[in-house]
Amino acid sequence: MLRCLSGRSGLKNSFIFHYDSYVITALVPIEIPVEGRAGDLLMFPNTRRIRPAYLLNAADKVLLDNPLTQKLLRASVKRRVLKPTRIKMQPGNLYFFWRYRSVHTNEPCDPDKVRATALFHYGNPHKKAS
Ligand SMILES: O=C(O)CCC(=O)C(=O)O
Ligand SMILES: [Fe+2]
Repeated sequence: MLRCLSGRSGLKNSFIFHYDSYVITALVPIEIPVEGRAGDLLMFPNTRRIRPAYLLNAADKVLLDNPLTQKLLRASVKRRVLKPTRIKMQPGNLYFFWRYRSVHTNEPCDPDKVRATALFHYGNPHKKAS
């Protein structure tokens, strides 16, 4: 999957904290802005284990994917109450993440810049249920 962020829609699709449905993600930065805000990755490593049941996985999503939680997380990160790991991506590198297990997002980048990443996902533990 190629993920491309730019302009206003890029802003809208950034800073949304989530878990991926796939256990491992390989990320290849294609184009990362060199000036201004680069759209760094923010993550809280290993905030959950693999859930034995799809329902528990869904419960995590409900707790995380709502405006209140998102607002609290954004405010806490901005005020440095919470300090996620920040990854400044460089084209040419390959990054592997436990994205199922780690709350993560990308920061917005400046709207006049383009940020493109290729994402490869492996292993969906809840495949049978979905
Ligand atoms: O472009 C990125 O940095 C990855 C964003 C992400 O976490 C996702 O698409 O699941
Ligand atoms: Fe993700």
